[in-house]
Amino acid sequence: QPAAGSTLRDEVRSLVVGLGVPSGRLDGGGHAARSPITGETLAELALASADETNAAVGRAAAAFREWRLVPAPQRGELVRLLGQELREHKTQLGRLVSVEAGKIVSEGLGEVQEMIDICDFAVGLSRQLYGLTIATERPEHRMMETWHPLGVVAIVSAFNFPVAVWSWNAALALVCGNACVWKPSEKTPLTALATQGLFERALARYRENGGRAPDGLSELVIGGREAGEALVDDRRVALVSATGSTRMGREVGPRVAARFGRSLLELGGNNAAIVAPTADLDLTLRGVAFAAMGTAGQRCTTLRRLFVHESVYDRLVPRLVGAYGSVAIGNPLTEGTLVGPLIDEAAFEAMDRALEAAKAAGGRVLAGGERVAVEGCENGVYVRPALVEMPEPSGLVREETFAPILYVLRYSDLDEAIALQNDVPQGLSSSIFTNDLREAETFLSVRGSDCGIANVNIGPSGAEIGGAFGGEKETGGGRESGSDAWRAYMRRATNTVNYGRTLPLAQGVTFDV
Ligand code: UN1
Repeated sequence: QPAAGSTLRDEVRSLVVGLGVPSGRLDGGGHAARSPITGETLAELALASADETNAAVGRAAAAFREWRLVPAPQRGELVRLLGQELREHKTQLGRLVSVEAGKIVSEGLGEVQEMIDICDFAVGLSRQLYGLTIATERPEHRMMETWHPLGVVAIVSAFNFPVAVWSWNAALALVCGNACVWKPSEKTPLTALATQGLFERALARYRENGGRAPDGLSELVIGGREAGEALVDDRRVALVSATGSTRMGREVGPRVAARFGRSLLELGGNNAAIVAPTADLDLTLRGVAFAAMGTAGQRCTTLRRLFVHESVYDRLVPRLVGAYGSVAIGNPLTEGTLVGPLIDEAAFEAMDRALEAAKAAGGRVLAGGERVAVEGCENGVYVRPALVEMPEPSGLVREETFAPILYVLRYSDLDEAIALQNDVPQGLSSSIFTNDLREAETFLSVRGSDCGIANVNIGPSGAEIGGAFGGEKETGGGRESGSDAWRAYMRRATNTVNYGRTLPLAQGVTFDV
């Protein structure tokens, strides 16, 4: 796209440079960083080769050997300073997220807030990397477990949360004593460069205050498939934490396992909500609208399937049609916009194919699905979110299309609705809208939702960082962020100490030489 005279391009470049990125990094390569808002090219970057990626891993591996010796609470201090940089630059980084990922202003800022929150969490965690003390069967013995860092953690992130997902991984990995190598989505390299700039500022402050930290602790690799494969296959990478499609995870998981590496996978979702007879319909309407249309349907937690009880269907669905018809679509930087652009043309094509297939399967498009022209953003891909009534949960309802399509279906019996909600290959997030305690508890129980996240009277998206985030089945099984997700970034050693003068053997074994 023509760049001359473009204010977005100029603004973004000065923001990135202001966050500490050398301006020379923004030109001269063959890979165009673009904004989905206007489709314009913001920078032309070089992509890392396999050799360059392996070199970054080498630097991280060397850094790890030193970093692991720094006491965890001191490692926490570096993450605290990262959180401080993020606080101080929230507006700028949030703006970059909006420009590069197409998020509305509050979501761009929200993404940075999520980064700040996980830094705070990780700082506290740096004094809580607990192991157990375990009763032993032998006298004058003590048994315990100690958690040690893994080594190099590779972080592969997706365009839709271009920087928050890095921070969930990096903040924990760093306090746990690992070094990181980050390969962001090729669609969002500038937010990654800016975040790296903030990390380096935090590192400088940490060192000025006398903190000990090696170079190479947090490497950034702007690369494509070649770089990704190099990370996956490098034996020095102890953990590959990858967020993206199930297709990507199906390649990454077995390849990492083949060299006995670990992986933490955050893959596709096909999240559902059940609207029960006693649901508060005002609240449900807002919950569904945000979860299904927010972020233009491009969250892994986006609501994609809605099971509405037959007794409330005719009251809720027309209101949803109204919300779909009136939701403000447009430039996400403009105040009042709720739905910004899709990331690219391919996303719209996938959406269009899914809608055609839905119609062929007897579905009725109740609202949306069409392109929307946005003034000044002619090369952006804007679409009205689609609400599609399906007669039955046929094939395509079981697939994740990364675009704003909500399939709505009627149900009559809760067990049937739960069975339908679980009857998909993915298992990320789910919710029920009900005021009936029995229904709510059943949904959360072992015979309820089979997902990693199950909510009541909240949509499936927008999780806080304090809980463990991730899902089952084809979602990959990984857990990131809060609770005890930190354990994925560490290895456990079981230690038995004999402080007596005899050597009693376990299980009563005798062996007297
Ligand atoms: C994602 O879409 O990859 O729960 C993550 C949420 C956000 C994270 C989404 N906190 O919707």
